Amino acid sequence: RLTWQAYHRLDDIYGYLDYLAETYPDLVTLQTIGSSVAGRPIKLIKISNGQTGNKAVWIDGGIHAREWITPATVTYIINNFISNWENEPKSVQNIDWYIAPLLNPDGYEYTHTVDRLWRKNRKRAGSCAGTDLNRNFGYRWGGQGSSKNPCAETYGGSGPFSEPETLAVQRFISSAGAKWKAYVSFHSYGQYILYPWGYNRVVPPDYKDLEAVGQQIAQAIRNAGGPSYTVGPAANTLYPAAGGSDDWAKGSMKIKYAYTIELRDNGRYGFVLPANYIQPTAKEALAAVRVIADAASKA
Ligand code: 0X9
Ligand code: ZN
Repeated sequence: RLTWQAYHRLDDIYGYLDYLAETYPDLVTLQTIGSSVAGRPIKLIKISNGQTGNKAVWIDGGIHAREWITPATVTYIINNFISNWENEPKSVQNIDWYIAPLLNPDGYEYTHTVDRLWRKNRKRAGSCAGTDLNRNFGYRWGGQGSSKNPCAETYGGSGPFSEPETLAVQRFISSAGAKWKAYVSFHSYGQYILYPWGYNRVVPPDYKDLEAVGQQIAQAIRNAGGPSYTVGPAANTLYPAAGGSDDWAKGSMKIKYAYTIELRDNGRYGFVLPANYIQPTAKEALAAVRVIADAASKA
């Protein structure tokens, strides 16, 4: 059972998803969309009222292994939606939610057993290991802010979608037949709401819509008692980095509202955020996701 008062291992997180699928068969379906390099399943939960014509929103966490607050937050959102479903606004109930709490299971387990600050997956490449999954997506792959060196933290892999973890996402999103309106990838840390583009210091033609919804998200977070989050296009606001999931969602999949949300904190604890911050951080992320539901339902 998950507590949101401690960080949990992969087995506990996946056991929780299994439990939900068994307990709420009318609302929840669980699938395995692929396997990691080491053969661990990549699980995805769909939450849907079953009506046809619903718009679809994707949420993921755990692309970067050491960002433990992200699977904790994403499972918190799942838990709140399911246990409070009847009280959620119509804009939430009428979305088909596709939620993958942990896209990098090998890296995540490695951070629990060997190296707390591991970032990448665990694919071997010569004498080094690991591809940065957030440099491996296939839109403008290999550009600024990604490395060709397998030993680097930002190694983009041998080619676009060379990794089973990113390929699983690409295959699922492009073949689900869903009416995708929003894509949200949770990362940490820094308290940012980032939108495309990440590959270069330019913005998409509809960036004003992404900026406006981003500001609404930041406001909802403050209203939920959270700290201030900085809103802006990724390359300009943080740094240029090509091959990110957000750019691919927007650029290749044409999903209008594509965001990377960098959760707490502001650098005091960084990736090693103490567990007593899980609930406040996840609570503000839930408020953020409700704003995205509203935007997606109008898109
Ligand atoms: O560098 C990243 O992948 C993200 N920051 S993190 O500290 N979590 O590693 C930011 C990604 C922003 N989006 C793109 N650059 N496309
Ligand atoms: Zn990250």
